Amino acid sequence: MRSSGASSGRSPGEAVSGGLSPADDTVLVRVADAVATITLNRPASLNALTIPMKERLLAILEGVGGDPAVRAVVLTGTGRAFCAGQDLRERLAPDPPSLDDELRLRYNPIVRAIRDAPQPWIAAVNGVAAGAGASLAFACDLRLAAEGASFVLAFGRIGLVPDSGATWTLPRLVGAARAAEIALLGDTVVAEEALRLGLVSRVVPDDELGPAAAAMAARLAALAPGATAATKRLLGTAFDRDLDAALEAEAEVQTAAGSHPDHAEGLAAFVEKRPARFEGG
Ligand code: LHQ
Repeated sequence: MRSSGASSGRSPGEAVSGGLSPADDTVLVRVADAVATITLNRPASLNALTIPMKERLLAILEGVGGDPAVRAVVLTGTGRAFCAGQDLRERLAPDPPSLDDELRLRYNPIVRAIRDAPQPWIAAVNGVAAGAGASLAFACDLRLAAEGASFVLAFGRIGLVPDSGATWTLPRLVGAARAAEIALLGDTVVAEEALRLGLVSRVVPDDELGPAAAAMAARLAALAPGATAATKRLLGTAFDRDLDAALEAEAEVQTAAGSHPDHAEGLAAFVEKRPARFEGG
């Protein structure tokens, strides 16, 4: 997990790999040119999430979130699925952990880590995203879908409710009426329909998903990190504010952004007709 383009004088991959077992390849992370690509990697089970996998994912998220050399993150899956959610076989094993523990100790902190990360997160949805797998995609800031991707809130089929933030994220993404259909009926939403609903912002041919996500991540990584993080925060809390509060929050955040050297750099780059080199920090 080495990277190039690190601006902190060491490989950000080192920070990300700290404490992770190299023998466990169920979640892969690669850092290059200020972009971390996290890949769920249990393709035989459609990348369904086991406890060790969730713990590894959480450790990776914490490493990436705290690494200033990482400026954008791509989350994707190996094979024909993005993620089939909770590994249901694990639930059938003797003495599985309580759902309370699963959610409070693993799923919720994963979602929180994505939402609280300063970097923008792109879900590159390469195939089916089911249950908590769909919730992970919904938690990201941007969703790109391959033509063969789909979303299904399969919770109802096994007598559970949508979790991992889906009851919060889905209505915000597609509105209350569509969210109710998707969550209650559990119908599969294919990529084109997801685009029409605004659940994803782009659909690309299957073999173009990786390059499209990498190109978008590179664009995000070239922006001023502090302003990008603040924009993510403002958008992530937008539906919880009235207009006056939004105007106030923007004024406060903009004042801070305007006093950062990256704003001066952006202005200088504009008048000098050159790309900006943002330092962050
Ligand atoms: C799987 C899984 C899977 C294990 C496919 N587990 N093996 C949080 C807290 C704690 C507990 C409860 O849950 C939660 C949150 C949740 O995520 S609940 C929702 C869990 N997910 C689901 O209910 C989805 C279950 N999977 C499916 O409905 C289908 O597999 C989908 C629609 C994703 C894909 O269908 P197909 O394309 O027809 O593939 P398949 O069903 O044939 O699956 C391929 C293989 O993957 C198969 O294994 P096998 O050994 O027979 O080839 C499946 O058993 C395995 N797999 N999902 N969640």
